[in-house]
Amino acid sequence: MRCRWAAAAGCCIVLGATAVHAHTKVTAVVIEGKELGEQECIRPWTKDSNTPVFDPADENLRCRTNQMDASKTKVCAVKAGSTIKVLWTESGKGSRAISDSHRGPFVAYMSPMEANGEGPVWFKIAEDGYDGAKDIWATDTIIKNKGYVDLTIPADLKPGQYLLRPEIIALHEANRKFGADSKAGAQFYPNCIQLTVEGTGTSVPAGVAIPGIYKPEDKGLFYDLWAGLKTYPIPGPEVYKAGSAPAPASSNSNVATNPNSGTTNTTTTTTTAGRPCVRKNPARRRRLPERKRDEI
Ligand SMILES: [Cu+2]
Repeated sequence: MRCRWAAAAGCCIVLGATAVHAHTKVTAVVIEGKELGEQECIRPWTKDSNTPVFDPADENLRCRTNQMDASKTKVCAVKAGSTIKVLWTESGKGSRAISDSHRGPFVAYMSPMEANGEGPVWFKIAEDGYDGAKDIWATDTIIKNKGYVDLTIPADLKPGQYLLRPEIIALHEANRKFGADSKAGAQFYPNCIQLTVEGTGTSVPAGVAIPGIYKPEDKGLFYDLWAGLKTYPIPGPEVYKAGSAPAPASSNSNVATNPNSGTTNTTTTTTTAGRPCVRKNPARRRRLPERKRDEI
């Protein structure tokens, strides 16, 4: 794991053959103001911890883990309607959130734990894309907030166990469609948190399948970050808003509603975002040899 840092560009140029650690993972959860330990209530990271998923059809797109046995991970209690935080880091608490170069959206999904991620069970609870007027990506905001992202659990969720799946999608290689070369395409950084949602809600929102939600040709995944576009279509379904789904027929009617649920509470800023790696001009960057672009 040897890096040479090009300080001005914030780039890690990897000297060894194996180590690339410019990636990221959900490292810890903050519930009711208390930051939990690393990986507490988070399904185990894959062997090299923070490597992204490249193939939208890969089953690892669910949780990016080798451990899908729910009993191997603790389950943390949260109240429906409450706001928790997740902490993104490259390599553990104290390390930076993610490379400046890894610009892209943030999304978060939940699904009932009993499905263990399989089938059309995932509903989106939050998303943050791109503010073209200010040139601020969700990842810029996450970096500014030192890796922390606020997430509000929908207020009307039926109590029970859920997987919460925050995801960063990095677009720095997404100007080529997945499959075009070994690094082409969006990079997916999901992780799964095990939660017990407490409350009096009755909703289990309709879901989509993961993998299945993303296709290599989706406009938000095959996207030229370097073209100066002012808009960005966040991939995946609409965000579920508490109170917007029909309640199951047999449940009671004590549904708490909160119009603010289901949105990220990340604050935005006019601060100039960090410059991506090796990018004086787009054309030049595209011609860089692989060796110099290995901060994937
Ligand atoms: Cu990376």
